[in-house]
Amino acid sequence: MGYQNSFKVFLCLSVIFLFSMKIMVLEKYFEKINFTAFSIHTTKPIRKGAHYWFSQTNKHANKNITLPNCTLPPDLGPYNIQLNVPLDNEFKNERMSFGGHNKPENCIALQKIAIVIPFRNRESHLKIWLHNMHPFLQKQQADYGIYVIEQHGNLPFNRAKLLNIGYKEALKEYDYNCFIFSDVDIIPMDQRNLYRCSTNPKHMAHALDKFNFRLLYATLFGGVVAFTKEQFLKVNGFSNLFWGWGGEDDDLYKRVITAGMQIERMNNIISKTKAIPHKRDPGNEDNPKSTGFQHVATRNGEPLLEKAARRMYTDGLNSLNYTFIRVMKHRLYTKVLVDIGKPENIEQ
Ligand code: UD2
Ligand code: MN
Repeated sequence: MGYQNSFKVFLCLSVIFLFSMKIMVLEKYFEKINFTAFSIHTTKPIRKGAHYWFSQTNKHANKNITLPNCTLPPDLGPYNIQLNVPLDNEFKNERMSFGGHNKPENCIALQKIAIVIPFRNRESHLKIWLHNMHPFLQKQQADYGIYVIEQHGNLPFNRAKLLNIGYKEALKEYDYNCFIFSDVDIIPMDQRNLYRCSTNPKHMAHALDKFNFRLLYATLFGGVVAFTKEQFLKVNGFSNLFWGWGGEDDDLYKRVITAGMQIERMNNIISKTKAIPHKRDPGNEDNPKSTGFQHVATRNGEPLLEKAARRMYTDGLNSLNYTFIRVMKHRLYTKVLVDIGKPENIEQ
């Protein structure tokens, strides 16, 4: 081969080499674009630090497929509650995010539901509740997170204030638009009892087994209630002033009516609910001066419940103060520990 020929071969090889390099570089470039697109559009950190789960858009990570809206499965019916949770067989779902958040894999749920539970020293009930409620909510195709709001210390319990705190803390993590405030000891007995919000605030614990599945009194509004974000803001949340057992649920009922809304309840068959039996907890004694179902807790001599309507716009979400202690992400729930202070009439 002469000098000229070897130069031609060298040129050809160089062109082929450069061409393949160019393809590699271009591939890398597109890979980068795809990766960037993925990280912008499909995963978005909610809160920095200890928060481990991410919101997703309705696009599949890399297929760009828009998911359909979720529909309910046709086989919803009576629910078999398990009261004895086997030690080695707690509910598991590998897809579920730490902190007790889950959303359907193949469809978009319209409601983003925060379930808020007031809590102190009820570990055994919480275990039962979680074991039964995760499969229940997943069957209903819910996009939901579980928030257990724990009151620190031994001072009188304040269920309503804890629930207000749960509303605020949950919103720091995700764009929730429906809030279900639930006692830790109440579990629905039928999957058709939809854990969803409605056009009016919903009472969901009106057909309890312990009361023979009958509504105890017409204005009962305790146990489990569901509010859209707008409905809850409209009533300024719960009162913060009910320390000890009773009255806070009746106060909330009055707020709903005063704000011009109605209470919704589904029919008694669908709404059949299990209330786990228990004794009254220490630190949750009756409100001062309450007699039976007449909770006449007072502040500076003024009966709270009687003045519920007058107080509602100054006592609630807009007057809430508490000290956040820490948030703990458990496998099946998020626990928020808070110091909520003490009733005004307790001196230290
Ligand atoms: C009724 C109501 C409840 C609430 C309460 C009066 C129903 C079905 N339930 O429940 O919603 O209005 O009367 O305040 O109408 N808790 C703890 N630790 C404590 C004390 C309470 O975790 O030391 C939480 C727990 O989630 C419990 C809830 O507060 O389920 C309500 O307290 P309860 O179960 O003692 O009251 P109960 O069953 O009379
Ligand atoms: Mn109870």
